[in-house]
Amino acid sequence: MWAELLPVGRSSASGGYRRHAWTGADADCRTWFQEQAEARGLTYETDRNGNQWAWLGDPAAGNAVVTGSHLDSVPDGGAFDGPLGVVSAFAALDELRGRGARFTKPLGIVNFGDEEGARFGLACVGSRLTSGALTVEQAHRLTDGDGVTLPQAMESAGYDPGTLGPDPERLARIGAFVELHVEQGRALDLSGDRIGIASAIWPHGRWRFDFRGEANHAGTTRLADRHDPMLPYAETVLAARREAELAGAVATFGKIGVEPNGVNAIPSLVRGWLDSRAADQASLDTVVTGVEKAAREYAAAHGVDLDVVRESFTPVVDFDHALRDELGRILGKETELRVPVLGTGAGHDAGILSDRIPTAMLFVRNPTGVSHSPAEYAAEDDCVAGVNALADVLEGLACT
Ligand code: HGY
Ligand code: MN
Ligand code: MN
Repeated sequence: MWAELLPVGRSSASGGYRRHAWTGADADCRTWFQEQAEARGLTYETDRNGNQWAWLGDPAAGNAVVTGSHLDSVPDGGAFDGPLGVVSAFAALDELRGRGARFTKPLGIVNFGDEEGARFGLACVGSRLTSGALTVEQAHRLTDGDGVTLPQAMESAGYDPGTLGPDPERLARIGAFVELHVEQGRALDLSGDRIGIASAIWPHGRWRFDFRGEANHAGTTRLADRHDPMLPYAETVLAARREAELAGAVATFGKIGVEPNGVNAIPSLVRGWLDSRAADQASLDTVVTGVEKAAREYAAAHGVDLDVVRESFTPVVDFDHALRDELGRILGKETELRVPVLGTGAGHDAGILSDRIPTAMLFVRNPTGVSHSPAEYAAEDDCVAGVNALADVLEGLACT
């Protein structure tokens, strides 16, 4: 399975993945998912928001146990973020069938669409729509860098955007959702564990800073006469690092758009996106308020206008304690050791759904901690340990 998925949407230049929502690479990933489902005799369906589901048993029976993750990537992302959870879900089912496990509840395997928000800027679109955290109106307004809206992108990928909307009936049939994911950090490497259980997800968000200046000639405009938006942008990037350090948080300006983006032209517009995250909401608010205040001062000093728009936000997630502890009990039985429980600054579909249904996460050791990079890696024996741990969890939750 892993080898089949590996080349899909991979850039030969960077070795990273460009599996962005509703593109050809995304379609190829979706075809792979459907083939894996049907090869196992599972009932395959796509829901009203384009998420893919594979069922063993009839979900209408209710109290289903669901596992899975996402197949889309950030620009030049790694092979494991998302796909490890989906491949492990199918492999865990194969393992349970090998054990002769008898399911007493429906089992679902899911691929949530557009988790990374790489194309339309909002994280977890598929699960946010399903949970109602994203309204249909908001979804219809999502637009990519070429001005293509989400509905248009879905339509050109062969999906009817007219069905978008909350899916409470589907969620009501799910008793537990467990997402396996490569760790995006080194906690397990440092503790020497193969597997960990998630406790919480930091509150985090994305803010777009639009610095509007005055286009002019790079060679003939006196410095004193310039309204160059690149300068307050640059100062704001440094302010973000300063504010994050002071608050024990993180802040990143990783994406920038410059118009007209000419070497010999002072820009008219510099658009920068801030990603910031902190262990608690107060710290996150302190960082973002501090960065925005500094940005406005810098913009004013250069005679540049500034607009700040929050494009994505996820409040703190405290995973369901009973399910978290049930996973610890099940896995602790196998290893006699306490399985580490750890928080994360990375967002996940399991986080979005956590205020509607009990959700939990399993992390697989990432020896370098690197993620959102072609260098992302997890050792095969750790991935196999992840499959076995997921199989144990699914057996404990859904089988006699
Ligand atoms: O950005 C995140 O935390 C996740 O990878 N979507
Ligand atoms: Mn990611
Ligand atoms: Mn992910």
